[in-house]
Amino acid sequence: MKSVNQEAIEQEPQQLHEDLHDIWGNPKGLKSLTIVNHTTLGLRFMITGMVFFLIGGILAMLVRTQLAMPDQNFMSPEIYNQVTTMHGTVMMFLFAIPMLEGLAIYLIPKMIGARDLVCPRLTSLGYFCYLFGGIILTSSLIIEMAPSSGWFMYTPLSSKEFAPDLGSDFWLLGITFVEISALSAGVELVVSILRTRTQGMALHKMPLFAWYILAMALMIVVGFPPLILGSVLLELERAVGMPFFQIAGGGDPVLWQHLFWLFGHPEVYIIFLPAAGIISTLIPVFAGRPIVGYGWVVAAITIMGFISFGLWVHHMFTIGIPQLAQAFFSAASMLVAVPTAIQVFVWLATLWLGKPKMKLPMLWVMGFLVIFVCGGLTGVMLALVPFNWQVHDTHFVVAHMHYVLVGGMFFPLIAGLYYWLPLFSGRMPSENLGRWGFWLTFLGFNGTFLIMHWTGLLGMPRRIYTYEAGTGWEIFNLLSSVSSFVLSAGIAMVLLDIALHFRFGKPAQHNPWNADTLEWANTMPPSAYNFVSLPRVETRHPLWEDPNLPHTMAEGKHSLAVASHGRREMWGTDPISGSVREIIHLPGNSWWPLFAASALAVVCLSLLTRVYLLAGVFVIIAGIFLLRWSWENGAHPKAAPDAGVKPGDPPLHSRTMDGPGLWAMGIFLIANGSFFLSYLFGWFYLWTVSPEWRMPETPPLSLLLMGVAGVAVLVGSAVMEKLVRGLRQQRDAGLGAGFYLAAALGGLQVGLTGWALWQAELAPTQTSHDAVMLVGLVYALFHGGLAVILTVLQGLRVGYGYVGAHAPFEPGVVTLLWRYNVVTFGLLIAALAVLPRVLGG
Ligand code: HEM
Ligand SMILES: [Cu+2]
Repeated sequence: MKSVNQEAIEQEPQQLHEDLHDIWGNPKGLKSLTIVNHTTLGLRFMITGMVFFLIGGILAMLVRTQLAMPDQNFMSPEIYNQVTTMHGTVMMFLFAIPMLEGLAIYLIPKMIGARDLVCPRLTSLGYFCYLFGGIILTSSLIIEMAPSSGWFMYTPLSSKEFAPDLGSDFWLLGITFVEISALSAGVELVVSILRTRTQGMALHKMPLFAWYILAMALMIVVGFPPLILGSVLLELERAVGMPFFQIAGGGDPVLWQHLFWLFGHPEVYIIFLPAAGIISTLIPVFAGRPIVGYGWVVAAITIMGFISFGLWVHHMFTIGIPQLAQAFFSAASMLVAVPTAIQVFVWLATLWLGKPKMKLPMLWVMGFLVIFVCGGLTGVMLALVPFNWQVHDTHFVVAHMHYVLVGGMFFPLIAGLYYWLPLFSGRMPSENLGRWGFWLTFLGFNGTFLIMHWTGLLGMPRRIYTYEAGTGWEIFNLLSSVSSFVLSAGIAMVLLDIALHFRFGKPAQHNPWNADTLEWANTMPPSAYNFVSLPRVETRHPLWEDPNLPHTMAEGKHSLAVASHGRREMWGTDPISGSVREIIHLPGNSWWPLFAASALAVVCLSLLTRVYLLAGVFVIIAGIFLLRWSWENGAHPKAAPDAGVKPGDPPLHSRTMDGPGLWAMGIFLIANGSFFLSYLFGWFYLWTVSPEWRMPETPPLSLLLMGVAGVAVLVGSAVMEKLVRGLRQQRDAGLGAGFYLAAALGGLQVGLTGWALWQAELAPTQTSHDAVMLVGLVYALFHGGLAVILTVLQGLRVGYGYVGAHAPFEPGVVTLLWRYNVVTFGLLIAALAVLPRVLGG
């Protein structure tokens, strides 16, 4: 596929720019709400993230003011609990993750030579879910009803009994809403990185930043669903009284801790990986040489991603975990220092062997190295079980945590923002103001948190409202609080510098840092379509090897320099080799993401206010919006009805069997599978561990009904597979009828499952056994129903001529869901109906 589209278009470059702009450009005014472009949405994510950072920062200052001196009552204890809870929550969920995702959304397509992310409307949905969820969550502060049980929401502290008002509900519903956004971004980043790199960019030639983001996105996909499950269960317990976490009903509060840390520990690495990606991008550029040991870094990233999922128990050393488990998780926790150390050595070696230039971004990189290494050392200390018992829940932990989080995330982030600032705005930051900002932040930070190690070792507990005079903690707390104001002054200066530079910064010359990666081949600020023509890339350092590349790209000398069909087009490439497979045609601006997110916001608000009827109605409305959105795919007249490509070009993705949508479905099902496995974990955990758990004498779930339902979904899935096989061989006779047959079988499965549920006469508010069973069956009903609806829609699309041998793509995507349903339904039958009969109570 060497000369794909290589004959340069005779069009003038200027004309080409204008034509591409007509297709890709952003609308203005009210219609700017329909924008799906990754550059714009990435910026929106980052600006919104900064606003939440300011809110979180103000809350931190309130905490430090309260703790500055002993016996203070600057705030009431109730408000103090809300403020600390919201500080942690806002920083972790509304700042760190969305900010880094925003940066990735902005940069990834540019770095891999693509014109946009692969699911542009999903970017927009994700943004609005984040915005609305964040507003709902933070508005709880204004009405003094914020969550107050800590950012980890431990049960029973967060349960109805000890937190009767709405605070916990705000947290649970708001966070779940925000997680939809994180997951959407996770899915599309994975698919984009794997499937839309420009020609020739094989996996081992991909910029390191893309590797880091790939790992982060995969970790989000696997790591966030356990928390979503936990939140759903806890909200069910609070709203209708299903006793998942109450001992008396057969539940167990520790289940919450497991689900929370199953998410919470990987979360720390989800935050750290992209930040380390920034470091690995900047160090080679400022050292003026390629990174030492690219392969080592990739290996370290991969190992880190895997190990981090096996560590969650180290947050629970003091709640009564078996000794063997303690030893195992302690060792595993220390093991994770190895890949971290590999990266640190690689960075140091690169600096050592290069000629580092101490520009402003590098200052932040150096600050990161110092602080992060210290945080890593206290982390290894905490992984030692005996030491952990001593300092558990003291300020030592708060100090450690901020060394890793602020050192490991905030410093790299600012380094990255300064580095990419010229790309965002076309202007340079002020070195002067910037340096002041750095030093104040660095000194203020260490003043605030270094000292907390001492207060911690002196026994000051974390999360306390105040303390008495004479404890010996006074002077340390005062110093810490004063330093925290120095820190804020530094951060304020940085933000001021960034804000001012948009107006007063001096215009940047092209590629001002002499970087090697493709994002700098764009104009500054970037055009909506990123590149006029997409280059072939054979090296890890395209701009170092060919400094003229930006010009030839802008002149349309490379491929896909066409605007003639009015479609948004880019390459779909092989995930490993980067050879071109198809032309991906992307959807344009759309209202549906905003509408769907708004409907979901209404659902969230009506659940909060316990107006369940309204919530139900808006779930349906949101569903209709989402289905309407999916209708404009493939061969829909608004999409690409003609499907014409130039002779010699690869086909449009909707005319293949393996487009990016299939991958998106696959990745989404991985997330879904993580959710389902967490559910099974909960079932077995309560069954084997919970002290008051009782299996009913006679198994309530009819094996016969469930078995027949299982056969129905199996046959339905086989019908779907057969139809897809036919499409592969260009046969589409009886396609529509086939879809309706499969849908009928799916309907049978749903009906029988519903009947089995009805017959079981569960009492989900009495025992957690029945509650867990109910949740599993509802899960199966939902997925069965979804498969039916999507399959019926396929039948309709055949009728409209949008699906058939000429456009065979979509049925394969739906079939993937069928396969998933067969597997999960089988596991559910085994876990809920067969095993209890075999093993007994
Ligand atoms: C900007 C300067 C910051 C200051 C001055 C600050 C200050 C504090 C303080 C004093 C506490 C302890 C509250 C207590 O007694 O429980 C705390 C807790 C916490 N902070 Fe920060 N913080 C800052 C930035 C951040 C950032 C950037 C993050 C995350 C990205 C973060 C995440 C957390 C979390 C998760 C907790 C809860 C700790 C716990 O579980 O006890 N903070 N912060
Ligand atoms: Cu951890």
